[in-house]
Amino acid sequence: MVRIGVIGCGGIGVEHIKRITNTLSGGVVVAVNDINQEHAEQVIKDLGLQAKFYADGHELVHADDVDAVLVTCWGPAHKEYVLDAVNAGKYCFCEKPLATTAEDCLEIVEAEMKQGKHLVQVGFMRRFDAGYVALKKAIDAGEIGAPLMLHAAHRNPVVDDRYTTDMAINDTMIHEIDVLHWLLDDEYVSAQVVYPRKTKYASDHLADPQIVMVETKKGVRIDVEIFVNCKYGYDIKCEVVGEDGVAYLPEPATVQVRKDAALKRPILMDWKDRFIEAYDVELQAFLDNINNGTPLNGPTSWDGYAAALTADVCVKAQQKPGEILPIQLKECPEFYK
Ligand code: NAD
Ligand code: ISE
Repeated sequence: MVRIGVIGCGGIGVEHIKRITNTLSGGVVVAVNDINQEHAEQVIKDLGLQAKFYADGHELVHADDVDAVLVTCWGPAHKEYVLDAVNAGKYCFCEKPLATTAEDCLEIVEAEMKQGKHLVQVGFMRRFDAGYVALKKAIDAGEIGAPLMLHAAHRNPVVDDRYTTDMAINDTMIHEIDVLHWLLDDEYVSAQVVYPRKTKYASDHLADPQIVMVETKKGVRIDVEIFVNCKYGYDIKCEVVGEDGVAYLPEPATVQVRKDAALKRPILMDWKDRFIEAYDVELQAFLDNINNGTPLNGPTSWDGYAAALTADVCVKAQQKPGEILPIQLKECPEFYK
């Protein structure tokens, strides 16, 4: 049984605590930290957890009865806790982003290599989504021949006023940044951003929608539409065009109804529902690997670095619309291959 300490019990922290407690096997939440003590204590009470509240997240990391740390606080605080856990030789599941800069991610990479063991899994859950896994299997099996182009869209129905233009990359498209190179078994080499006509629903300080175009080492051209005030639903699209055919990310299984001279299918509104199974599978894999003593098999610290560096370039490209900027990753160490 993996005894888990959770740092940050906001939206996704609570979702993960609930799944560890009610849905998954092999893990138990024994410790909780949040800068909002009152809220954290309420979460412990509401969910009936046998967990201790720690006012200091670092004390939680070092607690003797904590085997693994779940970092689900806001992004800028991820690095200090992940680094602390790794230096203490503890397993750590960190929600995206691993850290907010590529340099900070590299610090984690170096600390992990020093431990000589994979300790970190990053919460890029799409790699565990049945649809993406099936799509990758089809591509790897050569069903569509060599991939040439990829068209993707990441649409949220609405965002609040705190959402800024760079968040379209750092908070939203970061999922495509991670999953698409994994899907194609490729690396990014350049990025470019263009802005279509702005929707009237976006706040003054937000450019929405945006189109990010990236090119890979093998020459695949990828375009990702990010549209976070699309109104109608939470919609994730991915179409891979190959030499011999085209493969699509499956739509979520919702019921189709023929009625009143119309064909209807609901579209989900919330990311929590769209990827609910993927979140379960990624965390179950984390727990199983620790319990079985097998290596972690999810996105690594290196994947966190690659995503952060690519996101940095995309954010720079946002500031120079139309300009193509190079993406230059460091050489991947043997440890992560
Ligand atoms: P949130 O704002 O709902 O919750 C964040 C919580 O962290 C709050 O309770 C806050 O009080 C706490 N916190 C902030 N700074 C802290 C610190 N220094 N120490 C301890 N606690 C601190 O945010 P959220 O939506 O739950 O997002 C949390 C993280 O999860 C973000 O990094 C976000 O990008 C990521 N996330 C991932 C997905 C996904 O699909 N994988 C979805 C949503 C959020
Ligand atoms: C959120 O933080 C997530 O990670 C969701 O998966 C993503 O779809 C959404 O756009 C982000 O705001």
